[in-house]
Amino acid sequence: MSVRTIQNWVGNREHPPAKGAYMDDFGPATGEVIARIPKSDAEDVDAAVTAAQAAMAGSWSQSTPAERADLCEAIADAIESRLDELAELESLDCGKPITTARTVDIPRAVANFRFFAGAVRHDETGCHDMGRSRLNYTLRRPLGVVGLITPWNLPLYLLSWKVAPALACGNAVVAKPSEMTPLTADALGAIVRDIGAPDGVFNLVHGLGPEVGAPLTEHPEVAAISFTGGTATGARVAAAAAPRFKKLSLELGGKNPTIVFDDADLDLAVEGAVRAGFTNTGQVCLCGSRLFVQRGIYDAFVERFTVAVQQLPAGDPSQPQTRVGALISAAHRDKVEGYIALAREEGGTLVAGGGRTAVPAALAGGYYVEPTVVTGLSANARCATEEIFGPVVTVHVFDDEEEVLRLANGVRYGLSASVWTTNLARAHRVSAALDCGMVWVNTWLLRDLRVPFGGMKDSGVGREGGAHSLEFYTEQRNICVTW
Ligand code: TXE
Repeated sequence: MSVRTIQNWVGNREHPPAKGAYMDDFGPATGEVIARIPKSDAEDVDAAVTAAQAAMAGSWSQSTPAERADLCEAIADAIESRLDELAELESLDCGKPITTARTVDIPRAVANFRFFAGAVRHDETGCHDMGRSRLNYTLRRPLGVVGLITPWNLPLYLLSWKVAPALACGNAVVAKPSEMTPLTADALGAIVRDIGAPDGVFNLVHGLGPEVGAPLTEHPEVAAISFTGGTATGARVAAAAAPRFKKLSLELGGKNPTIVFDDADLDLAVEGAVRAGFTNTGQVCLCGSRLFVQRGIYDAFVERFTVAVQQLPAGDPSQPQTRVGALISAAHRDKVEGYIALAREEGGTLVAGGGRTAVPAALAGGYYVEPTVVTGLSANARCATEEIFGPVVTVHVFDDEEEVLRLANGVRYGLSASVWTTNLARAHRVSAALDCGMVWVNTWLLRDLRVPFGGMKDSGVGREGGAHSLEFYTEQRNICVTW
């Protein structure tokens, strides 16, 4: 396979890194180098910020919401027209099953641009009549240059979740995608140029976190940072942004409970728990990696769950039937395998998986771990409380609501949960008592782009989605008029 070299995107042009340094991008399915990407640094970040500032100083600042909505629609159309090609790039770069890329990742990128186009077309701001010839009204103003830092698990999905509202609100963007998954971000740079977006509204700098993400976060001309990634990195980003008074949105890790009560519809709950545990090879911040099952159905549930997990088609991401693909990197595979070894040491029993997925010889260098289910661990065990971010689910038994709420809430994370029950009162009671940003009842990862998305505790700060994104990517200005 030919190895392509990509460049940064600055002012709608491909922009080689100032120091001329490049690094390898590996394909997780084979472990082979699939592309070379700029190993940029602060100088490249500066160039991108300068281009973004020039855009803000030019006609972009006079653009209307309708014009910006049209631009987002044009980007959505272009992504949609290249759906198959982008899905293949995403699958190649992430090792994710091609069917996931085709049916989830790329359609969602399209939806993000369409949604925020609609959001700014229909946005309303407040007007407060004080009476006696006194009136307050509120304007939204773009922040200016915004920095968007994104991870490797859902590359275009999460990048577009930030770029779409940022542009729709009239900002200029400097994006820093994960160094492990640069390819669809590069394609987005070409799309933005090809549709004729104004120069500098979208800029892209590739490279390592400390060499590109850190200078972007610290840059005095960057007004806001939206970051999705690991909790430890999020803490660094927050520490750099705070003294500069930047707006900050942090979407971090999770260790989300799936809670199945005795009265749940078992077929639905098994199917839902498998999806929650293993979608995207367990590499979604929302994955349900801790499964709590009530004692009355515990044995029956675990038996059915284990069989369903063992039957998940795992391996070659390019095959349409594959549901569990490769992990992102050799280092991440080692981390996941380290946790599986730890699960044994902590007294757990592996009832499914635990080894490396058998794959054809051509994929022998790829990063594969079998879908794995662990029972018999204490809910306080490290494997049951630390984010593994791979295809590993720990299963725990509980007796009553009080106990399961204590266990579910007993971790440092607080992103999401799913609750499976046919008891309506219980569904509401438990949902209200869970310490997390999002609860799904009798479903998982059913998303409505209008709702607040985000977590509490170590899972992050702030909410994005719908009006919350418009809030984040604008500064509100209140104007009080008397006459
Ligand atoms: O993420 P990082 P990593 C979790 C998951 C995973 C762990 C680490 O548990 O194993 O985090 O993954 C950029 N200043 N999640 O190391 O490093 C980096 O280049 C500014 C959960 O891959 O947080 C990349 O673009 N930016 C998560 C982005 O931050 C910096 C998804 C995220 O990378 C930086 C991914 C710095 N100092 C991992 N250092 C989720 N919530 O979905 C790195 N970056």
